[in-house]
Amino acid sequence: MYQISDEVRRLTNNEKQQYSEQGYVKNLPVFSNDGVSELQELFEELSSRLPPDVDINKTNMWHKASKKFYDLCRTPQILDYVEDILGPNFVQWGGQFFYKEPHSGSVVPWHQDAQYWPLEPANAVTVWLAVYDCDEENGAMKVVSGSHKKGVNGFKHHKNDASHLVLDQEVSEDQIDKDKIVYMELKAGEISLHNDALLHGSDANNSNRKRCGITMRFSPTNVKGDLNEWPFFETQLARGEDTLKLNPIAQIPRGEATPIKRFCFSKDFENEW
Ligand SMILES: O=C(O)CCC(=O)C(=O)O
Repeated sequence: MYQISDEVRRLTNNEKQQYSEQGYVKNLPVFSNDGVSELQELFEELSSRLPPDVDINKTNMWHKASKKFYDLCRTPQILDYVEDILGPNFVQWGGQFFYKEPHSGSVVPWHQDAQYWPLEPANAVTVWLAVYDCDEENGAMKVVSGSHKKGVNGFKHHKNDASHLVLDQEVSEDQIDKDKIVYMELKAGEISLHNDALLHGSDANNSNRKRCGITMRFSPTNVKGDLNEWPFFETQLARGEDTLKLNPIAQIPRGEATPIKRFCFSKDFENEW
């Protein structure tokens, strides 16, 4: 269990209102300095298990593969913040790393998550946990404040397969209201939360420092994944109860497996536990 910051708390009413009006909140304290060291060790350990030719940004499903990653996602103080947005009953269905080594030119293009995700109704909160300090210089996430209000189809995405892009669907710069851009600068051990319709992305890492975020995707239990589009969509109860049972359930990892692909079923990892 990672050591928790003394500053940890619940969302204030102002933060709840900010989430609703601007689509994000940031600088929520979770881990202490010792907790951050443990978190960085976890990142080093899990990333070192990948074959050299596999980019960690192209792997997903760590919450289904690794017990250590799963346990991190069950940190009660993280779930408290999510509960303050989603209410008492919610599941986790995604968990991955967004890593940029020093001077990495890799870029996350402007996008809305909900445009990628076949969820009905579209309702998901992303926790972005800073493993290292992140700021504008090292490619912190940037968001367009309030853009979620335009809804899931509010911006036109086009395909771009350029190799420096971590995702292949992007929103062109001319659709971005530059005055509303906010950099999600975070201290290591802090989290931000963002709405699935919020426009966001990130620039290259122009520093000598590592930049890494762990994302955890949570939705209330009334959200159903379209298995025709995403056959691998499975949920793990994160808090409360799931009386609706709309989705296949992922097993809780019993040991340490390593996802080397973007999409996997939990049973794909069974032999490694
Ligand atoms: O870490 C980043 O730069 C982007 C993260 C992202 O796109 C997401 O969490 O949905």
